[in-house]
Order: sequence, then C-alpha cells, then structure tokens
Amino acid sequence: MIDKGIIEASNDEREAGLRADYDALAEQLDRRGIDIAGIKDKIAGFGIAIPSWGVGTGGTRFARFPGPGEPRGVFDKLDDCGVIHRLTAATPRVSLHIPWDEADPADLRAKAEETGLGFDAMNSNTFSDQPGQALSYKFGSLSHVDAAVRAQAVEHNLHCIALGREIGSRALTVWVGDGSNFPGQTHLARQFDRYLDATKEIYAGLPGDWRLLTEHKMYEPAFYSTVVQDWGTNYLIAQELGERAQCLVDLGHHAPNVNIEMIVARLARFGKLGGFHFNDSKYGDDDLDTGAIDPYRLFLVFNELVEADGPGFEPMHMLDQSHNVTDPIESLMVSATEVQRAYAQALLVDRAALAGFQEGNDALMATTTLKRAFRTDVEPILAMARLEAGAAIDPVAAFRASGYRAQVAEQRPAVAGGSGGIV
Ligand code: LRH
Ligand code: MN
Ligand code: MN
Repeated sequence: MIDKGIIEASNDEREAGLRADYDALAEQLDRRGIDIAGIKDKIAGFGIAIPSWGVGTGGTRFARFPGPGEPRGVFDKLDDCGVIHRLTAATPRVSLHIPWDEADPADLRAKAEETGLGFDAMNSNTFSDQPGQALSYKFGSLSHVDAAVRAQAVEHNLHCIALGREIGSRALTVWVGDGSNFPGQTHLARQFDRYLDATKEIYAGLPGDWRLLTEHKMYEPAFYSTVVQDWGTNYLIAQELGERAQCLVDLGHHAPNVNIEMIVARLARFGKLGGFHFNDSKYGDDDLDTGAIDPYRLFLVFNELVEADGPGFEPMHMLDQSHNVTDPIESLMVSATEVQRAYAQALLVDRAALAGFQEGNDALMATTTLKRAFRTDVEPILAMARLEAGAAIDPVAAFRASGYRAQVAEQRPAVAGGSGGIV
C-alpha cells in the first residue's frame, strides 16, 4: 500500500502553490457568479469505477508487452485499485469481470474492506470460451442458433448476478460479441429475436434493486454484422426488457465522427441512459486513455449529463480502457481525473446564458459559452478536492515517489510477453 508519509511529503511540496492557484480561480469564478466550493463538493462526491481488467497491461491481436508487477489475480487487482483510490480519492468502486475475477465472495468482501473499495457493476463474459466449458461461443452466445448454448450463456449471467449480490453490486453489464463475418451467415432478424428472448431470461432473474445494462459496440470480434451494434438496437433492447434495463455507452464503440453527446442526450431524455465506459479512440475501439484524443468531446458528453441531471438520473461511470505503453495505475489515475475535469468544466457552463443564446439563434455566442467553460483550467479544484480527502495533489508524482511498482514486482512473478491472438 501507499505510505501516508509519502503522500504528505509529496503534498507538502505542492500545497502552497495549489492554494495560490485555487484562490485565484475562486476569484475568477466569483466574478462569473460561480461558487468554487460548490463545484469542489460535487467533484469530491463524484466517483468513477475502475475496471478490474484495466490494471493489467493490455494487448492487441499482435502482441502483449507486460510490465513489472502485473497483478496475478483479482486480489492483486484490488490492491492496485486501492492504490488508485488512495492517491486520487476518485475511484471508490471496482467493476469485476466474471470468470476472470471469480473468487469466494467472502474473500472479495474482505479484500474490498482492506483496500477501502466497493463493487460496481458486474460484467459477464460470453465472448470467449473458458477451460472446461461445455459448449463453445464460437458462433455466438445469447443469440446462438442452439438453444443449449443460449441457456449456458443465460446461466452464466445469472451466476454473475448471484455473485454480485453477495458483494454488494447493484448492476449487471452485458456485452456480447455475437454477430457474423459473412453476409448470409446469419439471419439478421432471427438472430436478434434469439438474443432478446435469452436476455429476457436474464432480466427475469434480476433482483428488484438491480439494473441490467446492455452495451453496444459497432464491430469486433464480428466483422460483418454485430447483434448489438448501435444505440438504436440497444434502445430497442432496453425497451423490450423493461424499466430496469438501460443502455451502456462505451465511448470507443461508435463509428468515427458519430455524435456521442447526442446519443447521450437522447438516451437520457427517455430514461434509458444506464452508464458509461469511458475511454478515447481515434479509429475504432482503440481503448485509449480517457481524454487523450478528444477532451472536448468528453466535455460535451458531460455537458449533456449536467443538462439532464435531476431526480432519478443516476448513470454509472466507469473507465474501460487498455494500457499498452504506460503503467496501468498511472493511466487509470490520470483518466479518472480527466473524467472529473470534464464534469467540473461542464458544471461551469452558464446555462441561463446558453439557453438565451439558443432561443435567440445566436450560434456564435452559444458555442462561445460552452468554450468559455471548457477553457477554464479547473485543475486547482480537482487537486484541492484530493488534498482535502487525504489523497495526492499530484497522484502520478506521489505514485512514482512511493516505489509501489518496484515493491509489487518483487512479490509478483514476471510475466512473459506474448504474440497476441493473431499468430
Ligand atoms: C468490449 C468491452 C466490453 C467488455 C470489455 C472487456 O469491447 O468494451 O465492455 O466487457 O471490453
Ligand atoms: Mn466496454
Ligand atoms: Mn470495448
């Protein structure tokens, strides 16, 4: 774990500068009629979940280059997630993926207690075969032509719910890779009907206080057609299933140039925005670090979230990205901060002025109103929220000073690189 003294020493070096920057920003925002403390409180209360699979080095179809101290299993992953939360105070929950993170619920609870974490949405995996599994998902899972395969996939999802119940989770996220690689390979309409029927069985097994989030993705692993390929299909699913079924928006799962913030506005308007997987992408589902490519788009998504905020509006916020050339802990800390930054910037939008410009068809001033908020450097707000929570003003600097990676590398055996799935 990270020693308290390390964080304090790191903060001591930076606190005076932070206080000066914070006071200057407070004065600037005050002139704009904004109370900085109110923004800081909202940031302090805003958590982003960490995907358990994000703390290990990712890989592509071509290769994987593991780093030192790769987590050996779910308990090491929880240790790493604990470090991220300790240094950022921004990531109080972890999202588990089953069967990757299968473990005794009592042990999971104990480890969560030790690391100061809770559990976010459960994720099922019917997109790959597991050792000893009776039937293969090669040709699909919830939409497979064989009822026995569909039943196996339903059963797995019910198992995820049962495990999740024991560790305090309140949602199940279902993403399937089902689709086809050739025109004609599948009957597009019947395949979707089979998916709906099977997913209704999962929904029927959902505890009363749970939500079922379905996640769409345009392509991959299926490269001709995908059963749950876009937000329209996802919305249909949520409508068919019922009130506690909602759509999950993974930012990397859309065609390039798709207006994601508009999708967010639509789903929110009809009560079907269940949550997010934050990441960034340039070409496809690149799983790049959140805000690394297009921070303005992230801001525009949060602009819609702030706009839609109200009673009963509770989308879940989670990262979902793959780290290939950075230390995953560092990337996840920076990414969680980027989500908070977009939120803080969106809170600064002068909504009365914006509405006025929209009503008056003043496009230039409307967009300038958004830009004004986006251009505000809110880092002092984020850093002050961290300092007040006992976390680090500069999480990456404190992490590097702690030597955590070298320490765990001594306990966790080195992992050999691999050539990826392609060869
Ligand atoms: C699919 C996805 C989905 C999976 C995760 C591992 O690309 O985004 O959320 O569960 O990656
Ligand atoms: Mn995802
Ligand atoms: Mn993805």
